[in-house]
Amino acid sequence: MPIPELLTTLGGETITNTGDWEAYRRPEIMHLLAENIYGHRPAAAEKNLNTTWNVLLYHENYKGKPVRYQKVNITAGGYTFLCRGFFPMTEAPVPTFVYIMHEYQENKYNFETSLDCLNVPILDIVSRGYGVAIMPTSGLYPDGDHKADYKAGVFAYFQPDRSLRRDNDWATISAWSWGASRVLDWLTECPWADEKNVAVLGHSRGGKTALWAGATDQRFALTISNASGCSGAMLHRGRTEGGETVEVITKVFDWFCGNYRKFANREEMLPCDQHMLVAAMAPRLCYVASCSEDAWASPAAERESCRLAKDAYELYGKTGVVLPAEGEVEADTNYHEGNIGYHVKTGAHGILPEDWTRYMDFWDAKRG
Ligand code: GTR
Repeated sequence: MPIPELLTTLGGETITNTGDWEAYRRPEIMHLLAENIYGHRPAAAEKNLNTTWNVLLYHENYKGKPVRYQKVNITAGGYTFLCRGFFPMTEAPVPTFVYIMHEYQENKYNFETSLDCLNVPILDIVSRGYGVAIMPTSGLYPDGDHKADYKAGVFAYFQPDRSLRRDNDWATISAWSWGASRVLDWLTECPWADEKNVAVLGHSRGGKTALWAGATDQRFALTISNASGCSGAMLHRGRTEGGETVEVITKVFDWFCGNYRKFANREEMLPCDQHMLVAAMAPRLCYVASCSEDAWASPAAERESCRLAKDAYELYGKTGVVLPAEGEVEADTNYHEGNIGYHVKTGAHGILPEDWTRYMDFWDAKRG
């Protein structure tokens, strides 16, 4: 099967307007992505969640800096996990990022002793008038050795009988993205966050999670994927750079629903591809970033997803990504003209302060 046409339904109809996109094609795409890659969430995790939060710590001028710090326990549907918010010392609500912090990063930083965090430059963010809520993924489901037995976290809580798990049930990426939505529930009530301007952002496995969060929760105004690669922004089909495959990723990481591994070495049989995930953000803002020495995440295939996703934006009369032809894309250059932003940073797989600078430049320019 070639790359599925974004604007052609499974029944062969061509979508030409936003009404049909929203009524038919977008739901079809969301179903295909859930069914084959990320899994469906159980009803118990979707309904009557009545999200509340409990303030564990509150500091103004935290560590002698102009930072308001609030550490909260968020409870949704009875399940509790931790999050930390950092905001400027102003009273007006500010646009705020939800940063999905995976365990590898979590273990490197201690926000109780220092604000220094190479992956999330809190002082730069706050000094530019933004807030950031850092969500450690271990509170939703621990990553450990990347193997999932579903005996802990949200799985144990919402689906205690593991014998009922099916091949299209939610898995780790979906659990983490569920958490990002619950952080957004908190931010909609938090006095320092502008609820209309909340972005979701993550790096690598966090980038895959951010994309699924932005697709499943249309309250996110901006979705940012930093080097998300395979099962993130990277197109499965037609790659010329090599990079991670369904076979490898499903062997090493239990982050996806059981159905995904059925496409190992059979990617062309997938009824969806990742341009559909990027397109699910339309007409909202999206940003995809790659790293030049990260062939494993296949930057060219990340760009191709963005290019193909533009058809959904154009239905809304908006521009998708504006990129030169492949081969002419320059490193360390902002491609910020359209509603899908893009840059490729020189260097290895990672998220650094310079990436955040480009994300904030984009959001400064695009925010309504
Ligand atoms: C890589 C993996 C990627 C990505 C990354 C990470 O080794 O192959 O899919 O998720 O790890 O999250 O660090």
